[in-house]
Amino acid sequence: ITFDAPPRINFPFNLTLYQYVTCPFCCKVRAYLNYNRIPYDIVEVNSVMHTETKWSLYDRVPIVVVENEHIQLNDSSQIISVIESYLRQPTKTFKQIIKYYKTILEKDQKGRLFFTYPNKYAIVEPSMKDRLELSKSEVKPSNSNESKSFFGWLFSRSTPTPAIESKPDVVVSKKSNEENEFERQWREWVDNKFIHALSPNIYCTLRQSLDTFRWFSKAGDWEEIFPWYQRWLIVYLGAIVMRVIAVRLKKKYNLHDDVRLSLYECANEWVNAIGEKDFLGGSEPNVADLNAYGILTAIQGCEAFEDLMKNTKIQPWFERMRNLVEPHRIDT
Ligand code: GSH
Repeated sequence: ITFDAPPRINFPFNLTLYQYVTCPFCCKVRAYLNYNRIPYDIVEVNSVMHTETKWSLYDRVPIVVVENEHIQLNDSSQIISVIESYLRQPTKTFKQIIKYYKTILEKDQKGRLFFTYPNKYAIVEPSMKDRLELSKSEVKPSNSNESKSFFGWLFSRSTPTPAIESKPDVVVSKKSNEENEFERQWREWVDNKFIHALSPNIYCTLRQSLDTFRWFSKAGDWEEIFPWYQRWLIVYLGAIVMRVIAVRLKKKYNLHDDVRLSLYECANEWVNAIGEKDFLGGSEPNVADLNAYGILTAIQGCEAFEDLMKNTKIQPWFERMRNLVEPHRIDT
């Protein structure tokens, strides 16, 4: 069976993704963008020195910058929700859409800043008025200036707003409230449960942690990106830090002593949720499908991934997702 990819979208924005290539949150964003065939540039960030993101107050990755609009989007789920909202109602600009997404900046006891994004799972649906506007704009091309007054014409020439001048092909959401709620619940499950079963499985011992980082270095072409001393620092320090984090995660999320079992349990829960369908979203993937697929690509090439494919029934879904997502990487 072949599955059709969604239509190629004329996406009028330049995106830059700041990432660690193997970070599951970044993999999630890439899977989403690749599936939707949205082009983007990548800046690989040094995970120890953070040189490439020194300009940002938010000190994590992924960060996506919408270059033409000078907008910075943080947090993988927020990034995906904002872009998905745009795809569902391209009459709005990113500036209008991000008004719905609050950022709360707080200090912890030690005085360190931390960010929360209370609306990060919400996808802004087009209102009835927006839907009407969209259906009108389908009939009449948006870039015709004929009916505009002279000043309107002058204005639109001197300050072109890309979202209006060249709209993507209209993709109006046809999802019901129940579908949206279901998608949202599983996105939260991916972030709050599934993702935390991954790290302890690839950093089980210090030796394995080192092997994982050496594999990342090879798979991510770090030789091309970072000088040898930076690479050395990332691999050794990264391996130690992640080993420590893996121990903490195992405790915090109450994982089995054999952490593989927790990973298998998550995979089984996921496969059960899909049931007889091809994807969680039905006959085509929804955002939760893309998120679950994305985080799993972070451990591809590791032993844990092979074990997961062998010992659970997740592989057929994973292959279907791969066929849909991977051929569509667009290099800008
Ligand atoms: N909730 C955030 C999201 O979904 O994007 C989590 C992002 C996150 O924790 N990223 C890690 C990070 O940047 C990398 S996997 N950690 C800080 C650091 O490496 O200094």
